[in-house]
Amino acid sequence: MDERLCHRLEQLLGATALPREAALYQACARDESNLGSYPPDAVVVPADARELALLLEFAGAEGVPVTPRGAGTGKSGGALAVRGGIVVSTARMNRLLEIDEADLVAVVEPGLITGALCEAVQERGLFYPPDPASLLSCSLGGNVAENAGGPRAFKYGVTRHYTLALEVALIGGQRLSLGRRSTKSVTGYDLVGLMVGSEGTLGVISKITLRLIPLPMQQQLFVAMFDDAVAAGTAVTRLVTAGVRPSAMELLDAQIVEHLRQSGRWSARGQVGAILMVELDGPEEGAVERLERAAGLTESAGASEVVVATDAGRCRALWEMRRQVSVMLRDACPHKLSEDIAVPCGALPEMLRRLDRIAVDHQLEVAAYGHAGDGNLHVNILSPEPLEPASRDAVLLAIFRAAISLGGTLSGEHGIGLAKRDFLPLEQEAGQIAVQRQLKRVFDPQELLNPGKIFPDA
Ligand code: 2HG
Ligand code: ZN
Repeated sequence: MDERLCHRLEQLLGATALPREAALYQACARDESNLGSYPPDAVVVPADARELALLLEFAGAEGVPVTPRGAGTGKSGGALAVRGGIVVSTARMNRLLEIDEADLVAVVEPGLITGALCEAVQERGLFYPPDPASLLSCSLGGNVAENAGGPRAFKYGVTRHYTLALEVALIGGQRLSLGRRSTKSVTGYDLVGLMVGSEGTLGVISKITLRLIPLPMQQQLFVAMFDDAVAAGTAVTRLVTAGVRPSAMELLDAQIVEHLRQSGRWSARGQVGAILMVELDGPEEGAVERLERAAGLTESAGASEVVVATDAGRCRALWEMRRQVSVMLRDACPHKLSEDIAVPCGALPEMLRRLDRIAVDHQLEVAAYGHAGDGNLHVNILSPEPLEPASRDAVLLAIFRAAISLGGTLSGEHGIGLAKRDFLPLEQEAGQIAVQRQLKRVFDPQELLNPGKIFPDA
């Protein structure tokens, strides 16, 4: 902590915005990327957009780096203060300002926990679909900054598809109000789209207007077993082309199921090569036929067994199990590397085949799970010890090259941040990176906001 800097900020913003607890500073030095600890010089927790803008004005005038932080659940190191300076936390800007049932919008502050919004709108018969696994602990501001997805992105789309308008503050203190409350708006450049997924490098979000949809009446879930992950991936492609549109299609490969079994979360007997969790939703009318058709198609697409979750409690337990996979793997393998590639849906079986080969070639345990309907896989290297940098880079390179050569991407939902910035040139050519660097300087000429992220060092 830089006491002098904190003192000056306290004079500007008051004591409540400058908590000094050691535990807070320790927490703000890390996120869930496992990329190490970067202690900030100051942690500022503004009460509102006015204080946030004052802070950014100060930072611009003094040339101090600022790293925005939501709930710290990010996986790519986006919230790490790699150049020191100020971490600005949105923890106190966490109000749910409005739910408008006629306009079908919610207006929130960025620190609101995603699950709290989901619950509040559900009580009114409305639905906010983006559902990252960390739903109960991540914040909406972080979701917007990373363009978060989740299982239901398959049917309903990602955070970008629900972000209608944003208020943001720029380094220097300028405040911008972007987008409209109407579902449609094509006036001028799509600056909302630019901000969503910009990983806190262009502006700091102070208010978010989100689109809501009516709550689907009925949800059903079944689990399909397969001989191996490639067979499950092939079934996903077949289901999609057959016109089945589940609300989620999650794949868990054999290693993941084995870890679930060992941790007491999966109790079904017998060897499992891979499972697909398929969730359907829609009107109550026709629900039985919908379920029968999807389960039947899944069987004819190669499932060895299909088990329907018959009641709401069982559905909840299965989703809870799925949401815990990341934490379970971290507990079992603290040195795991977890990746987030995505490929076009038709290429999913081939990507899974290539992962098998990469595991053999590099003699590593490679486990995959994730949002199979979207071709988005969380590829985990489960090594008992930290990998040597050369072996780590070699296996990551092989995974990224495979995904990119199949038309896919380095990141489907976790962002580039610090974790993958050195790999960016694999996916994007120099001209595209240069244009993005220029855009960054339009918003932040001194490169003070979340420096060291997305782009490799020049
Ligand atoms: C999930 O889908 C999350 O469970 C976390 O996106 C994935 O830790 C991970 O790699
Ligand atoms: Zn995920």
